[in-house]
Amino acid sequence: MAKKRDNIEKVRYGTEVVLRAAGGETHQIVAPDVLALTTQQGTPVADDQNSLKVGTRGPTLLEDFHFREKIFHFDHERIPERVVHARGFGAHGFFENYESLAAITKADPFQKPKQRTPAFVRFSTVAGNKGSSDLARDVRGFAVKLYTQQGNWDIVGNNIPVFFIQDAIKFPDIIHSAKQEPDRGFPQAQTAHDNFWDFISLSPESTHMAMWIMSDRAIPRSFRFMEGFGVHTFRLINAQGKSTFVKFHWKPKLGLQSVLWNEAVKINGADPDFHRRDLWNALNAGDYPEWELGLQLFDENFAEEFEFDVLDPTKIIPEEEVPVRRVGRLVLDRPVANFFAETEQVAFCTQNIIPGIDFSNDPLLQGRNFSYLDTQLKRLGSPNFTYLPINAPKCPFQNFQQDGQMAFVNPTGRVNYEPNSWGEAGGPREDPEHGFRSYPAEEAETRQRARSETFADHFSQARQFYVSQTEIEQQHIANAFIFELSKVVRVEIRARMVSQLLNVDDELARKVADGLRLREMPKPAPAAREPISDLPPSGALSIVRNGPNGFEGRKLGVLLADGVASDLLIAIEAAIIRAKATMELIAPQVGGVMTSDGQWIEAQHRIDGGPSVLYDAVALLLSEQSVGALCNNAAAVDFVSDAYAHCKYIAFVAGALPLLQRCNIPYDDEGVIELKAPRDVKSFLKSCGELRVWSREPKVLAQPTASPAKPQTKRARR
Ligand code: HDE
Repeated sequence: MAKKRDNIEKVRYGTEVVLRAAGGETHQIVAPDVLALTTQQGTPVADDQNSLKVGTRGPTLLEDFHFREKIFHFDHERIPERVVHARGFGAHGFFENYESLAAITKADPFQKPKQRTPAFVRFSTVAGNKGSSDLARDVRGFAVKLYTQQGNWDIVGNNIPVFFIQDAIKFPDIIHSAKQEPDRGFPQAQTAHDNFWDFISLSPESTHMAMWIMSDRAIPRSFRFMEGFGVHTFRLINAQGKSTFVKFHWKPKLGLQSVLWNEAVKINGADPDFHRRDLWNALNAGDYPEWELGLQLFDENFAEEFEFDVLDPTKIIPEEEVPVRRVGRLVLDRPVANFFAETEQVAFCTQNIIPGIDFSNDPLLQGRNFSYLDTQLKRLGSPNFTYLPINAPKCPFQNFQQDGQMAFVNPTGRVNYEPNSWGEAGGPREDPEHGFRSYPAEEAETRQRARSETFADHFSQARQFYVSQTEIEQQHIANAFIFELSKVVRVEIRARMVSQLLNVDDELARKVADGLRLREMPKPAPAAREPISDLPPSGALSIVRNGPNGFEGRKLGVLLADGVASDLLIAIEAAIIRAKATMELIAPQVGGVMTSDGQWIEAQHRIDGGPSVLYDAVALLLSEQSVGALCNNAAAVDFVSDAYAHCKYIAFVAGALPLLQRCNIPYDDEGVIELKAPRDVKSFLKSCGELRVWSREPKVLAQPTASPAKPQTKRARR
């Protein structure tokens, strides 16, 4: 080490050789013939460690343009975060069409079989700020930008097919109520507070959506395991100008999956970036997630006859009534190269549509078409945001729009207006044949500020959603209401919400009232329209019924310690690869463990950095020599107790028995499986495909009982 020359010496820090100057600071010097660090103006920089001062201890000089430029740029790194959907994560991919849909729409991506259209997708939560945790109970945004040959088409959807409100004018109110309260600036990224439930309980139109967000849809296991929905009714237009109504669906090939609420709360602490990391890892491992695009197609006649208004965004059309036709697949296959440039600067706009697609009169959609352009100008600071690489079309585009802040793509030539008489040099002209034309729907009504009476049924589909769930999911919905409303301080808001639930399902309302220990059962809220109580259940609405039936894309957490049998570990690894799943090793120290035959295995996590909430199933590969210390380690005890409480499949070897005993885990549980030999691994992983041992849940999630609330009125059972 260290040859001293002009107060500069060479030192070795681990594997890195660097220069160290008089103040002890580190300098790394450019290699010959390599471009040096420069300022934004291209001036090479000699010293990036010290600002320009008088002497070494005097004041800093104003003429230090390098320092000023560097700090100035840093000071301006942030742009306004999105007012909603601030926290998100994006990825690139493509949409591939299955067969020509030219008879239904002239939209470019659907013309030829196997036709591919580049895509960018951004998933998000709605209410939390940019730095909030991924597992907030919330709707997930599912925004897709398709770079078609006819311009950009954005399907800016959610993972829930309905919305809170029926008219865009209420959007600021619902969002204000959900986000942090204005005086205190908290709670963020959660709806479990007075303002939100005050608004919801006074807005019966929100009840259907409230059911969805209290279901496990609002705590997805991963972006890869959730559905997407365009929500509104749109139109598809064919070459002859014929319109067909459509609702868009994205169906994940890996099936639906969510986590449990207790798990979500713990994941937020263990890994607030859980969803981001999941997608990032999958993309980098080449496990490209896929969704099929599904279309529900219907005509004016169906719209007339359907029980609800197809323009009402608080309603679905059950798949049993209009089947979902799968017409192509969306594949995500490339992570972003720069988070800011792509995920942050991407500007989705519902009004970005192309020939072959058109809007319906859904009043929420109509309002959104104003809001998105406006919000992008605020966030990105200039109407030229459309030139940012992530936002620019990938097809040719030209027009006479010019100038403005950051006009970094500029037209050339003399003409910037039309009509003009400059012939070919006169620039782009209209194309009446192929250009976008709005569908000539006939509208002849009085101008008025009013809501259609066809929007007045607020509860029938909320009930239909509830009765379509498995018992487990129904219990989760009740528990979620109880949790959220228990955080509401004002008792009258709790009771008011229960009074709305009485219009959905008596038993649900009763469970929630008991869980809150309401002293008196409220009267049902007066419904604007008598709910229909016998809408048939729809299997498509349950997560559990639409699970994957396999462990593909899921993750096993293997807790191991010194003395682990290497043949078992090898068998697990091989089975995981066959199942197209992944695994991570968790050990007392991250450096690793020594196997029984003297091999060194490196771990990915120390126990407290890899709690079992991060995995879909776990295996306990412990030896008699190591288990004793783990029985007294709180993180190891939590690892096992949580895996059991969260109904996960648990594999164990005999050496792990003392830890199971320490955690009071019954061995007769069907999901606690002993691996006596490597051949047992196969059947363990097969069981893991069921994802959870739901039969265990009543034992671990028993609700404390209380004397029921006194009824105020007797309601006839539906
Ligand atoms: Fe949005 N919404 N929204 N929204 N929305 C925004 O635009 C708005 C609605 C959705 O990953 C904002 O770029 C209004 C429904 C997603 O960048 C803003 C109304 C659905 C994203 C806005 C709605 C959505 C946004 C904020 C009521 C599901 C994130 C930042 C009429 C169909 C896109 C931005 C991304 C973002 C307005 C309701 C989905 C303010 C006025 C319904 C996925 O323009």
